[in-house]
Amino acid sequence: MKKLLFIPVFLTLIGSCSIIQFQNQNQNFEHLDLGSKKAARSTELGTAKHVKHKMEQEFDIRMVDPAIKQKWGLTLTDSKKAWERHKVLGSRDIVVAVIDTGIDINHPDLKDNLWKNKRELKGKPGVDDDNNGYIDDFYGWNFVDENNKLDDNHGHGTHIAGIIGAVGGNGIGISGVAPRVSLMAIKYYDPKAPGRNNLMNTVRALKYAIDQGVDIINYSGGGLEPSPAEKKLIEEAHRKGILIVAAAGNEKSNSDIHGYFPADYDFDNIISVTAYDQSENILPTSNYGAKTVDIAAPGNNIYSTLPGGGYGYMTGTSQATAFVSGVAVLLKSRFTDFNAQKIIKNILENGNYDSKLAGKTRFQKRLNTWAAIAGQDRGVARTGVVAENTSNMNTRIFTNDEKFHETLEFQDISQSNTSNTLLDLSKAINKQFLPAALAVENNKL
Ligand SMILES: [Ca+2]
Ligand SMILES: [Ca+2]
Ligand SMILES: [Ca+2]
Repeated sequence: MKKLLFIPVFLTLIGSCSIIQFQNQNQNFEHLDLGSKKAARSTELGTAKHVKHKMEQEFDIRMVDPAIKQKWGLTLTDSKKAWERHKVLGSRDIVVAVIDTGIDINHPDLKDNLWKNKRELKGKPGVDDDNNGYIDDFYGWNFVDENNKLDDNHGHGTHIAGIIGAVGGNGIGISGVAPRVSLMAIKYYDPKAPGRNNLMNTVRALKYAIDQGVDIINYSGGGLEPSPAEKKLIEEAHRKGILIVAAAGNEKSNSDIHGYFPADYDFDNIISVTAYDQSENILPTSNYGAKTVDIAAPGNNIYSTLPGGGYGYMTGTSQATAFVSGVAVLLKSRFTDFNAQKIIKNILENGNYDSKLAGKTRFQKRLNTWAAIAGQDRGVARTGVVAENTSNMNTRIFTNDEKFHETLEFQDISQSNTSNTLLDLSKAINKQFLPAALAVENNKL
C-alpha cells in the first residue's frame, strides 16, 4: 500500500490537533486529526429485527426470489420496473465498497455478489500476492482487528450489502436493487470492539477502497465534525471519479445547520441520502436539509440479509443510502462512461417530485430507479415504449426471454386495463421460459 502523503498546507490546517500514530506491516504514517471525540465516526446501528419469512412464491419471470415482494422499497422506487423495462440488472464489473460493520461472506444470498481479489484467491496463503499491503485480503479488509476476517458482529453491514446487491434470480430470499454487483467488504466498525478509533479506521477504509479503484463507496455512517484527513481522501476519490453515497444521518436535525460527515463535504461526487417510510414521509429520526441533503429513499422497516444466512428488518438513513448505491450500480452498468457527477445528476433529476419534501431535500425528490435509467436510455422512452433504436440495450442476460419482453411491452402500451391480461400472459410465459432464462444466468454470470 502506498504511503499517505501529507503536504505542508495540510499540516498547517490541522497543526493544533492531537497526533495519533498508526503502524501495520507495511505502513508507518501519521494522521494528525483523528483523535477528536466529536469527529468520531459511527454507524447508528439500531436493532435488527430477525424474522423467518414465509416462503411465498413471487410471480416474476426473472426475480423468482420468494421474499422479494416484502421489499416495499423496491416497489415504491420502481426498481422491478427498471429491471423489466430496461433489462438492466447491474454487473459484477461494478465494484461497491461497503464500509461498514463487515459482511457475512457466507450468506447464500450474498456470496455470489462479493468482490473477489483474484490475485489473492489464486495466490499463496500468508503472502500479499497483489502487493497492496494487506495479506490475503480475499474479499476486503477488517480495519478494526487488522485482519481479513470480515465477520459482521452486528448485522448492519450485511443488511446494507443485501439492499445494494443481494443476488437476484437465485430463487432464495430477496434481491438487491442491483441483482448483480461486486460488493467489497470493508470493516471499519465493530460494536463489540469498543474504544477503537472509528474515524481513523474510516480513513484507512476509504484509502483501501480508493486504491483498489472501486466504482462506488457506500458509507452508511458518519459523524458530526469534518475531518481534514477524511476530506483529503474524498478529494482523492473525486479526482479518480469514485462516487460516494453517504447517509444524511439519524440525528433528527437540519444538516444545513448541523453538518454530518462525510455526507456534507462540499464535493460533487458525494450524494447525501435521507430516509422515508411506506407512506412516503421522511422519518422523524432522519436528518434533512434543503441545501445539504440530496434525495430521499426508502429507509423504514427494510427487509434484507442478516448474518448467519438470515433476513430481517432495519430502519434508518443507512438503509436509504444503500438503495441509492444500488441505483448507481444499475446506471453505471448501463452507461459505462458515466462519471460520478453524471450518475448523481441522473438520480436527482429523475426522482419523484414530492411537495412534502420541501425543506427536507435539495430538489424535493424521492428516488426512482426506473426513471433514473429511463431519463437517459435512448432505447426506451419514459413511457416505457420501446423505441426503434435499441442497440444500446443489454440483452446478454435475457437471451432466452426476449419474447416475454416484447409481448409485455406491447400489451402494456396497447391496453388501458392490462393487469389481468398481463398476469395470465406472464404466468404462461413464466412456465415456458423461466427454466431456460435461469439456465442462461447460471452459465453466464
Ligand atoms: Ca493483498
Ligand atoms: Ca495471499
Ligand atoms: Ca436472492
